[in-house]
Amino acid sequence: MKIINKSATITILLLVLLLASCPETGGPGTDPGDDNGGTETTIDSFFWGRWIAVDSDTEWYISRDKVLAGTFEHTVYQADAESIDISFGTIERDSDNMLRYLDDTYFDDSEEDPIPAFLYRLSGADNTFTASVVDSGDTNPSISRALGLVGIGGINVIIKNIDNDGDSQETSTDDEGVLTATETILGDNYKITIPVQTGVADELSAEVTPLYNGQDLGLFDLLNSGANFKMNLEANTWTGSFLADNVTEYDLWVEVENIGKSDMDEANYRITPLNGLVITECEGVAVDSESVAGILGSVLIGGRESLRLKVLCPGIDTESQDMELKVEVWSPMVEDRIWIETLSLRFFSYSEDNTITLNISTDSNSHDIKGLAINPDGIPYRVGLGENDLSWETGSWILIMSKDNNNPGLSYGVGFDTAAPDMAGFTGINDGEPDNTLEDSSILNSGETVRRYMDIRDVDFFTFTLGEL
Ligand SMILES: [Ca+2]
Ligand SMILES: [Ca+2]
Repeated sequence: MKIINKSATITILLLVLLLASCPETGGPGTDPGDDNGGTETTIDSFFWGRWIAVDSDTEWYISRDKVLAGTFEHTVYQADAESIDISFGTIERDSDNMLRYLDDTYFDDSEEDPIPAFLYRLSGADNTFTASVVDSGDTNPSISRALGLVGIGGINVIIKNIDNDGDSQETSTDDEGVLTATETILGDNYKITIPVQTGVADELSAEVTPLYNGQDLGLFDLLNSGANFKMNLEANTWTGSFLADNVTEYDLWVEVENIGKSDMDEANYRITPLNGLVITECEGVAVDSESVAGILGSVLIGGRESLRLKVLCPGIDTESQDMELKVEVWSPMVEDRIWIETLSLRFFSYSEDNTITLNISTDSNSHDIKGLAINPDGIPYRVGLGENDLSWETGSWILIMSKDNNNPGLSYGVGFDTAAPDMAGFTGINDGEPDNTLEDSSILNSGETVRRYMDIRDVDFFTFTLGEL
């Protein structure tokens, strides 16, 4: 996944999808042959995946043996099922989708237990994806598929997480030719390898990037003697944050990888959006309402061409919908063969008419307060000073307010579907405390305001409920 900050054109930044339960123990990729010289630093799969700090925009990535905070890689000293000892502190399991980060550099003279920073899960090792193994032979795989002729069962497949060393699994295709990868992490890059075996003369492999749970990542065509292509879709935006709001344009990259045995000297492409999705921009070529097309150029063996697009999704009637891009690649040098793949992306409904608003004020312009509002599906939205419009979802929400621990304390107020309170003269330093865990959270009611103090090290939990619209 390409990690780039997205500038949202709407007042909220919906961060991610995911939620759900996370594996309690064990996990994919336990490789007995790969220890770390006797030192136990294998991180439990509960921790694997992407996390967002509540008090900052720092994204954390945790894998089998790595802890990255943004681009900084922490040294991992020790790990068990409950915690990870890293340089500058300890990460502890708080709940299924939350971690506490105890930062040693914040110890003060009192030597009391520090109030932790919180990390909220963006994606964990609890997703699945599928792909299909076909053999087009003399037949176009897309045609074969349409005719229900393809799908090679019993093909052994190795699925390796390129971003998480040691996380690999072996499986074989079912009677329909479908392979299923389990306990995968959204946004990680996976290498799928089909080794030489009966019916497979040449090993072939390709990279894929799952972007939402249950995604179909397309076709692997065993006809590999010449050039052979596998398409993949990458995005820079959080999985789950694609909004069908008819406004926001999202960057996507269509990757075309030559997984065959010959270079392709000359190839063309056409990308057609389906289901109402709109391509608003495609590098170097004109965009018409139907599709974008151009010259892919030469693609050497093992090489990859990347096509950058912008897409926009109109409103949808359902909570989410999988939008598709049909990608066709062909060459005038190769007769009777065209590679066709349908790449998909999940969009979530957003309507300006169906929102709730959290208005947040502070007594200070210089120190920004930050928080996450987590919807009943576990999808976190970033909230901050000012008006925060959240897409309505019926059920129980969590609001976690925090700020950078380096900054001094400040007073702040929250107006739930009403104006934010004036913080002038507020002195209730202990109001709401102790509200440092979900269990001790305060309840927010619609139409009401609360005023609180955010101590130099503090976090305040709230819950609120949205009824049926
Ligand atoms: Ca407080
Ligand atoms: Ca608190």
